[in-house]
Amino acid sequence: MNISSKFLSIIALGVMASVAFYSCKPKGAEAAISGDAASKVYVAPGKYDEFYDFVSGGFNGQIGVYGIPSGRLLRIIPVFSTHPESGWGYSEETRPMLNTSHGQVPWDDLHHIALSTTNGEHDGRWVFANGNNTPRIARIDMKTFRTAEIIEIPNSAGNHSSPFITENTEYTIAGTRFSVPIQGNLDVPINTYKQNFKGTVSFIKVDSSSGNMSIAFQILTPGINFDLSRAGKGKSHDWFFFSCYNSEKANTLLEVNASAKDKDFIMAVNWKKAEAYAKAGKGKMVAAEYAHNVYNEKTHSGTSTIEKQVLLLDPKDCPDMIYFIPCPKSPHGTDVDPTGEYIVGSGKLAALIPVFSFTKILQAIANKTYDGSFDGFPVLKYEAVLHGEVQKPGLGPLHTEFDNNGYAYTSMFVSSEIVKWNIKDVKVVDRVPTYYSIGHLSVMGGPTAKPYGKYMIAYNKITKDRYLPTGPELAQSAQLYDISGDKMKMILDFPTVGEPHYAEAIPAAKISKNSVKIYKIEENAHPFVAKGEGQTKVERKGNQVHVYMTAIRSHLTPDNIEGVKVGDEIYFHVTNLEQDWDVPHGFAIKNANNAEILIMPGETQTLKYTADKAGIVPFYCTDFCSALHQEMQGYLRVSPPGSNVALTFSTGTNLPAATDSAKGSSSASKPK
Ligand code: K7E
Ligand code: CUA
Repeated sequence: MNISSKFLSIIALGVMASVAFYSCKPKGAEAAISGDAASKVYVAPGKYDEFYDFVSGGFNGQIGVYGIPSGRLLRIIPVFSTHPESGWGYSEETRPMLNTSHGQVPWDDLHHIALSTTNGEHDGRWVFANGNNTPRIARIDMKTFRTAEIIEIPNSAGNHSSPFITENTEYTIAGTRFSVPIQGNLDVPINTYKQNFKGTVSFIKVDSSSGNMSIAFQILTPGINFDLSRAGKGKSHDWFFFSCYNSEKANTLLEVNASAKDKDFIMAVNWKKAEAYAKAGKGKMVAAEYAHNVYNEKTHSGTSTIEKQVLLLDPKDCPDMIYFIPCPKSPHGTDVDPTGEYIVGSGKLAALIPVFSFTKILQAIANKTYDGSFDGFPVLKYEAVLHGEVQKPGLGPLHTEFDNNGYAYTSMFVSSEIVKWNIKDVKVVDRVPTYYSIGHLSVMGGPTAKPYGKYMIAYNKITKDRYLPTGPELAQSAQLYDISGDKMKMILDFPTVGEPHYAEAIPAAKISKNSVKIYKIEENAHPFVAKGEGQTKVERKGNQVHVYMTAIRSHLTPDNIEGVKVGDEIYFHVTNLEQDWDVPHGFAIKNANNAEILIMPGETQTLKYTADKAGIVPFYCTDFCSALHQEMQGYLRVSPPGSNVALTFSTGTNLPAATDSAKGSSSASKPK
């Protein structure tokens, strides 16, 4: 393509090489803070924040929920992770949620958040999140702030380009980060990449009432790496745009070998056509193995089902569905403005930011204004689809978000700054430093059709001198900016839990009113529920012992259990009988190689405990629930194997024998 832009790209590559893609450190950190910052982020005691911010935890596999503008941490939601605080991934009910076709995978690398939308606007129903490593998508229910569903993605090898959604949450998508051999012979030499490696992009249908996910179809693609994606909006509603790198199809030293070409691509997929092809039977059902895990709010239990097939569309049988748009150089973010007309490609190694016009894309397709082909797919001519190029934006553009006034904001990893530019004339109007090495950024409502504007948040990879030192690893962080005026103003630093990648904020009013306060005890359909103390019992089935236990301020029923033997597997099914908001009880038992469980009002949760030594084992409530919380405790008597101690259980009645209290009589000899 034109010489000047190629020349700039070469300069940019030189700069990248010399700084090895590490960031520069901006100067004047203190001077960047405006005088009235404190008043803008001050949320008085007892007052609420204006926004909930759902922040990815990166390699901790969790989501952090923060209040904005205060930056206060409100909740950690375990997703692709275990969480001892609540027993998530430890309780028998939640363990199935982390099942995969490879067995239990209790960790993942969670990068991206997508809040459900209707007509392009937040509807306050679900949060979607991707598992990057063992390809998965999770759905979190905003009523309970809990993970409600996780679906594994087959024929994928890394799920980075995910879980972005279409305007009405018709689909959430998953583009594979790594291409690999899929279907047929999988055991091939790595250096046969060009012949044997393929990619897929998956369209996961989201049921509009329940939110339940199912893989509608997967599209087979050339063997390249998909990085990020965004759905069209308004006029571009029917399209999905995926950024790709490694169009060189290198299989080693990608740092060099996947940066050879002047341009990679944005892949445009007409998903409405794909949907029609799938309906018309153009796809092929192929064998696959993937887990689909669903948490049921009535049984308070997760179930994991292994699915066995998936519909695969080969674009060879589906004409006019996929086009490639040249994009300089190794594009990371591909972002669509609120109108759906402009598509922004952020080439990590590019010295400019290209902005494409959807209208021109349609024209180029209609007129076949092509610039050759890639793997048999038409490549649209760069100049024909270009709206404009943002010149000299900074170094290392990664991600772009939008406000409600026609401006775009792009994060610059290498030069550690955010650049604000006008979408219409592609002119830079402002820039602010970030501390340091910003990855994603998020404008309130930034990816929706109606951004709220007002605040913008930078999510930084490195904090260096910003916080008190905490050993070799320092806090990762977010920085809040006021973007209500012409100039962006930094108003707050707040540390985050885990490495934040993407985040999305939603006005608090859209979800706070729907927040679940209790689970109704009469609706509890857990198979081991005890709906009152009268229903508590202990049952032996072989070496399994099931304890139907209740918790209410301030005792556990039963709190004396005898007749259990070494080697028994004991299941404590604890039902919290409370019907008051914010009164959980916890349950822990000494020596359990497990975690506590934390049981919400009206809920039943199960802790499995294997008795390994004879003796008396205490258990207790872990959540300070009342003035007599410390008294909320009990004892399990574990007898040696072969012992004939009868199975007994009680609360309040197992009193010392009247005549023989001093010696502590054994219940083993107690008459029945
Ligand atoms: Cu840029 Cu995984 Cu979205 Cu992080 S990715 S920064
Ligand atoms: Cu129940 Cu403490």
